[in-house]
Amino acid sequence: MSQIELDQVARKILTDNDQGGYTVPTKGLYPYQWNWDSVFVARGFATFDTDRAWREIELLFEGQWRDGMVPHILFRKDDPSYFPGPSVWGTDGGPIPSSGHSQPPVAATIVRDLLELDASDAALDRAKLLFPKILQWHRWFMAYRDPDNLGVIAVIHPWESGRDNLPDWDDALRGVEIKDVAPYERKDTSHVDPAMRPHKEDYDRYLSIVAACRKVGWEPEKVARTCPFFVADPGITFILLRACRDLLALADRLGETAAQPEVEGWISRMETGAARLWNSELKAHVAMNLRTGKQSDGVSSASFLAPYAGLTDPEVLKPLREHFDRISAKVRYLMPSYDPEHQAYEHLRYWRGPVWAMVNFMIARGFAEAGDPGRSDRLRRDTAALIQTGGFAEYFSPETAEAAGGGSFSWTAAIWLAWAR
Ligand code: 9YW
Repeated sequence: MSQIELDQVARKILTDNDQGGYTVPTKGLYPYQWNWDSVFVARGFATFDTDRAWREIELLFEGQWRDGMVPHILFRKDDPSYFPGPSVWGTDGGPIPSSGHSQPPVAATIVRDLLELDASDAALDRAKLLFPKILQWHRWFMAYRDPDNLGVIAVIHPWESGRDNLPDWDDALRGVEIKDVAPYERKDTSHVDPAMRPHKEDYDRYLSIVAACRKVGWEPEKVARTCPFFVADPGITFILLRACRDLLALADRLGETAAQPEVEGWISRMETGAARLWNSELKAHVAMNLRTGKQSDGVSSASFLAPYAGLTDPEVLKPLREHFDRISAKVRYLMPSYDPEHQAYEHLRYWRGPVWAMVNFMIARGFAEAGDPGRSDRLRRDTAALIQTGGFAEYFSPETAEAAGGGSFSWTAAIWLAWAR
């Protein structure tokens, strides 16, 4: 397909998946509004419909909880094709039925992008209305996902990281006792090949964590102290650190200077804290189980987000480039979600190896900003080649470009339009 045809298909995916102001990731498999999907989708819409781009983010924030959290899924209408739906979560923290935890906070970064693309008065007004909501969301992360001021951000569920069955979670997940899980029927494996999805034991534990948090009424202090899973994630830490820098720039732009000292405080807390995630043997940032202090032992695609977070010390950048080059000698398409030389790597199983377009978008941005246009462009070219070969799939094999997971996928289409093309 030519570039123009791919552009047309990408736009059509976004408009077809549009439910009237919010966009589902793909029909069938994911029939609701997902948090970071929507924000990337907004970046895609911004290439041809600015109003629709803002609307996507505004609708996401309609679901913000009273405590500031912005949920990972908004269940605007019940849909039996997805499990677990609202009745399993049992939340009542916000105005729209939702899941009980969040997802990587990319909103500040993309709102800043939207203003770069269109700084009309109308756009500034919309950004001004979103600003305090994003600020409150970041404050929630700092309070309840870093309750001990370590400067690293934890996830209370693999789903909160957005990288569900990443090998980094395996050890902590094994420590989660399977209990309080009523008999259930998965729906994901009826939409896509089970070999590309998490295992049943993973799902049992995912639901056990949900049950444990539900027991404490999803109260954020209690969740932070009692959740059986509490793991610092380099992905969410780097994305939030980057988002805080963008929020600071937005504050400047929008005249919200009163918020700046607080945001600056978060930035320096995470800049210092990130060192805790540095695995000195591996020479990369990894996850750390905050209940046990144990670090994970593999390089993941999130390790490459350090420059995106503004961490560009030579001691970080040099080994990162070496990992980049080592991995590019092992697989044809970058960036696999997990190190292809690690024993847990599987090229087609979801977050244990496949390439995700929006992760490449973020990594490439960081490398370009750190003065490495070569590696940045390599990521863009690989992403484009994967889409040209496999279509707008959810994720791809880094070895064969095989399209995997759901098809007609919104964020893949959005990333094509915004960057990869
Ligand atoms: C789930 C929608 C979501 C993404 C996540 C991805 C997957 C499945 O799909 O989660 O059931 O929540 O891991 O990052 O937002 O595309």
